[in-house]
Amino acid sequence: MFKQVLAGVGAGALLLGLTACGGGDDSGDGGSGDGLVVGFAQVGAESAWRTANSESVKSAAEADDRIAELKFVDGQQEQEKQIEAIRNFITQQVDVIVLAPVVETGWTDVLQEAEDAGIPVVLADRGVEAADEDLYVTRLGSDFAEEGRKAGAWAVETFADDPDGTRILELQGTTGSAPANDRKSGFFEVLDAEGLNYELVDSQSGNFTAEEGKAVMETFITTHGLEGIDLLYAHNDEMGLGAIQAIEEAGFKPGEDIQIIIVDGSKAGFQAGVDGKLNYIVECNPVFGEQLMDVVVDVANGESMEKFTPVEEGVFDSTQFEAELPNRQF
Ligand code: GYE
Repeated sequence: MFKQVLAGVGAGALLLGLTACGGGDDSGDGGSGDGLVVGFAQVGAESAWRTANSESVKSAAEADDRIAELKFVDGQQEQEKQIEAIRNFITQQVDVIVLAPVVETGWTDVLQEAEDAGIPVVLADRGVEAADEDLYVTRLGSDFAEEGRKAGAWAVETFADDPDGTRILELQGTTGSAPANDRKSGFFEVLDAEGLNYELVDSQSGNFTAEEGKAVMETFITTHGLEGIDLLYAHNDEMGLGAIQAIEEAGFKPGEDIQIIIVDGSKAGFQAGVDGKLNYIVECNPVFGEQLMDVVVDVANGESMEKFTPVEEGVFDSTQFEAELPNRQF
């Protein structure tokens, strides 16, 4: 009965957190009572991946008796908003802060403030620069460099015998974000190590959104044309799907006239694959809410942990798109 009441409070506070954007007046009594008060500074709502991730964390917190309340703040892809949220969590004396940092740098001061207040920080999804490693307990998320390497391995396999060299366009994620930095470095690391003869014709950020991905692809097409371009590497589904629209509007066939790799693997991404509009999907798994709650509880109990806990993920080529589509959770 008591737990049910707590769960109800948690859900209400969650709505408050959304509208009040971290300035909610429902201050948690962190540290006392049954169950933990957790503050989650999320990146935003830029992609299907992100929506599924928020949903997974919220529902896991609600279902978990060990969690009294989740204070959820959508940072709208702005670091300043996330920093403000963390400062509010500190004022509210939450038990654990969970941060999905939009970019890698610029966190030292606020993470230090959390440490000074004695509140442990867990990174979910994205990472921060190595210099700040001592200011968080652990990161639960994907190995983005490995995702880039998987994309690179397929590119090498697909284009190794191309006598003229492979001409590549790249749509990068949010500038300065861990997945943009690492998906890029992992990809080119493999191309270089395997000695693929390639040219990076252009590479710009599409900020992980469909709109910006489409706009950048339009500029690519205007600037370089599409004839003679072999491959588009998009760091997420939304940018790839936006680019597909731009390619079609320019009168070309995505997946045929230009091969396309995306990272994430949403339903919409797989559907585009089934429709023959893209060629390779590197999976990035957002559904780690339950795992995150375990980490949060362990951290609150002061247990020692690994600095990084990877989420399991796979890869899919065109022979697998149709069979995998019904399995997708987001
Ligand atoms: O790939 C992208 C989202 O940080 C792994 O962020 C995440 C990325 C994901 O916007 O779709």
